[in-house]
Amino acid sequence: IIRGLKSPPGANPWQVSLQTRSKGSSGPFNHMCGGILLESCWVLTAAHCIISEVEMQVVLGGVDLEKDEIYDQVIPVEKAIVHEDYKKTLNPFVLHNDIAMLQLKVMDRPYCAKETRYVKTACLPNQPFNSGTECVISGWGATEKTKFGTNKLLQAPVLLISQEKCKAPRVYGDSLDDSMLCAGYLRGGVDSCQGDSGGPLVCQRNGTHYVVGVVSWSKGCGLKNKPGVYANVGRFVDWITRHLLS
Ligand code: 4AZ
Repeated sequence: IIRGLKSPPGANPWQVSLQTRSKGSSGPFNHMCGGILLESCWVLTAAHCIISEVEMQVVLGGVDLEKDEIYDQVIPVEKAIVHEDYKKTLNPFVLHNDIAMLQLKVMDRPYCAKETRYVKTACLPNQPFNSGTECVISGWGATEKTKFGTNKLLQAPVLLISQEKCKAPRVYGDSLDDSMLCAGYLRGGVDSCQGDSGGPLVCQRNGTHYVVGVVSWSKGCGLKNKPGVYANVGRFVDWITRHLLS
């Protein structure tokens, strides 16, 4: 997160650290992406975070990746479901339908993650949010100071940007499709960045937190007229629900 603030324990309780190690290795897992807890056994993330031939686990409840914290829950990933229409183009770099779901391993039947003060689910949006709404991004990704990310979870406020503004030629033009949504500031500054991918863009309404976006891509991080692009969760609610129910 560029120009973020430290997230206190419990402030972003749906935030997941998605961690990988090569198959068959007994070494440590490394943070690779964010994710969002939707249900005890289901996490939403970005399709571009899923790579084959690796073991995956999620860590929930923690804010410091370096320390074992009392409220950490570490859960292996049972399987990943990547959206059928996920597509990556280079030149320009664009990710279409960049969304995936992780099914977690059942730990203490019927639970995977257990709800606590530090671990909670986020809701799927049931109606759109207006552009200009202030929402929150969070993650352990690159910052203005550290290209390799941070051990401490950061968060930052961002504004939802209309498709009209974000499809302007000086912004993303026709690269932007309706599987995507922009948030941040056209003047630059606050943004998500590498290592935040897959993590939450969450907006609040009447005290309920809705996952409106999944960190996906942008041109650089925090650049003028190049705001963060997020998978537009509202467009995937049916797809997500289908997998949650099956
Ligand atoms: C990256 O380089 C990256 N603003 C990921 C997400 C974002 C920017 C860059 C979102 O992997």
